[in-house]
Amino acid sequence: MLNVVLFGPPGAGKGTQAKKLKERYGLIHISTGDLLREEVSSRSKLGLEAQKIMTQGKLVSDKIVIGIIKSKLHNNMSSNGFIFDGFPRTEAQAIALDNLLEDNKLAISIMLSLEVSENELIQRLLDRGKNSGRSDDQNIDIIKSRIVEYNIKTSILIDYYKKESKYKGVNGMGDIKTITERLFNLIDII
Ligand code: B4P
Repeated sequence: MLNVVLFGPPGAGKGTQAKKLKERYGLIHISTGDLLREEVSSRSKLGLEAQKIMTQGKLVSDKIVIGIIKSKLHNNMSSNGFIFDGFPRTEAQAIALDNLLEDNKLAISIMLSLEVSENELIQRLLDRGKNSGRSDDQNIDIIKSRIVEYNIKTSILIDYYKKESKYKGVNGMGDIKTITERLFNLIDII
């Protein structure tokens, strides 16, 4: 099984590239951002709770996110593998993911970290905000708050995966196709 963590700050291209990896390797794409937005749209109790946090550009609680991941994993255990997009985002989430996989005699194969300058991140998100209807992409203060959350709570996971010898940094600047090729090249040599 190929289990990929696609990592990077908001706007780095995780969701964009996850679709390409899913297609090429036949993986199940798990985006916690998409799953949370589905909960918000359905106006579930969990969704209403998550919405308050997401519109401030903060991270939703580990308990909620880990609960969502658990059921997604259990339902797809016979697949070719998973792409984790936007998850894990904290050390507690990374440990929970390792434990969940270990319980099924599985492990993360590689962590691909997209590296993009802050100016480019802000520009991409503001551009998406013009059409996506995502309120967290339409306000520069919320975008900056998401980047701060990433710098404080999430970027530390680079060291977590370095210690496990799974981290690979990838230049996330340039056109989408070129970046996809960089990712394929790293996965193909595992
Ligand atoms: P996410 O949905 O994960 O959103 P994101 O970080 O903005 O990345 P996304 O994958 O959507 O964007 P991409 O870079 O592909 O999270 C949203 C919120 O949900 C979080 O702020 C948080 O509140 C909550 N959340 C999610 N997961 C959580 C977790 N595990 N724990 C706690 N809270 C969680 O693309 C951005 C734009 O750039 C697109 O328009 C794309 O077309 C464009 N783009 C991509 N690559 C490009 C390129 N090479 N050149 C030009 N444009 C490019």
